[in-house]
Amino acid sequence: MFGRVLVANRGEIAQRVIRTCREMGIETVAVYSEADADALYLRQADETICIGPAPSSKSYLNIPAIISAAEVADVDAIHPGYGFLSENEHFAEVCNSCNITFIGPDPESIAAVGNKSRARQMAIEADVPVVPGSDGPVEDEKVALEVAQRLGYPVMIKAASGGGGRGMRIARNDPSLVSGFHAARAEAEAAFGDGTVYLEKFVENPRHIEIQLLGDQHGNVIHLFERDCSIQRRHQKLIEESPSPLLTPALRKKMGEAAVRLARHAKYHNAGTCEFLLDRKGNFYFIEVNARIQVEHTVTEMVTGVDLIREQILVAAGEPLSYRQEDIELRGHAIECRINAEDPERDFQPSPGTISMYVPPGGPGIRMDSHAYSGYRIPPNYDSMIGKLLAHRSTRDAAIRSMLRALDEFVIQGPKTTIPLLKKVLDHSDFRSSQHDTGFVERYLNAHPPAAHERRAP
Ligand code: MV4
Repeated sequence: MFGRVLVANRGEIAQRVIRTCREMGIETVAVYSEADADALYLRQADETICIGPAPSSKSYLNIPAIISAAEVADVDAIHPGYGFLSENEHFAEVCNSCNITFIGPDPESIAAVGNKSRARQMAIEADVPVVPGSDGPVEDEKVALEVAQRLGYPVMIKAASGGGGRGMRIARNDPSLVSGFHAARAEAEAAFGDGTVYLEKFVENPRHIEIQLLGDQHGNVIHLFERDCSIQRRHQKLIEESPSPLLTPALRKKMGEAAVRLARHAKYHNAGTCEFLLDRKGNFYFIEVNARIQVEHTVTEMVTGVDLIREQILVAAGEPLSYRQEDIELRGHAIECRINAEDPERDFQPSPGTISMYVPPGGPGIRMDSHAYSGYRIPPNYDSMIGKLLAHRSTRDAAIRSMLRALDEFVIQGPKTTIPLLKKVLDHSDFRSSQHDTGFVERYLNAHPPAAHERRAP
């Protein structure tokens, strides 16, 4: 087992990884940018190393600085957390060539699933249902028009190197397909240096369901059931829950088995997630694989009791998974709310600055993963998530009630937060009855624009 692990991340996930390392008797090395010198996770690590100035490109994305820190601190492994370098195949490769274990999948797996068109191809090979679409990349507008003709409108143009909604266009007719094709290509080329696009039939108002996977280096792959992440805004998840209120036990089994087939076929190991769209009729379609631990992994931890970070570390060290599929059970219902320092009244613009008072909620079934504290100054350089609040109860209704109670208790003075919006969603009859879909938040916000008296002067 590893003696020392470097955590190449910041904020709540750095703290999360450090906590499990401590419980496993593994020493931790935290790295930080100049903007994070007063961060909480630095006090919980055994050693800290500054890796550069505030901009991520100069610190948390700075591969030479992170590798140098790892060499100086003499670590055995690096945990990349989520975001930053977590799905960077080049970084995983550099780690391996420096004899530092990258706690994640192989660089080859990261590359394979990072190309959404290739991942789609692998899903087809593994007999996992995909959205009807093009047979691989689409090279020119003539072929795009032919594929769209075959699929029928609406269709979606997607960047092979995209993800999280970037380089994506919906087309509802020939002219918008042609313009969308060129726009998506240009956007993808500029954003990812790869203008490859492919086509899929557009699934209207789906639910977003993802299956948590764990694989070890001995060929064992298990799933840890689903998360329903349909409450999002502009591809940023706001609320996640498990189990999905929409899945029957039979559908849950089918989706779990499909995700496992794909991971086995891809010889995938470590933690990963298989993302699916679920339509109104109960059809599910693979869309992409996330080759990292995700923000919302905590929801799965609560309903299964599995420490996913611990399993990541074990399998990276070559150990077998601690669980067989039949050991994994769903217990009760968990909901997560992302607490972001953003102003919902001002189009969710980031609201950094000092938190003058911070009193997190507690009580039965509540888990709060956050790096915030009274007096903490949120730097403006990174994403605005300041914590994740989870409620775990025996039923969905009880979890929602617990969550609302916890959100009421929560005191965060200083920055504006997403808490008022989260309460409105949790209180909404469409969410309560699980009638919502991935378009719910945007439709809700359009129907309930901030009232003039609520809006502060610009
Ligand atoms: C889709 C889709 C409908 N049809 N693909 C958005 C991000 C990326 N992960 C895939 N996405 C979508 N792909 C087809 N063929 C709708 C979305 C989508 C979406 C998916 C999940 C959660 C929220 C979403 C919001 C808008 C669009």
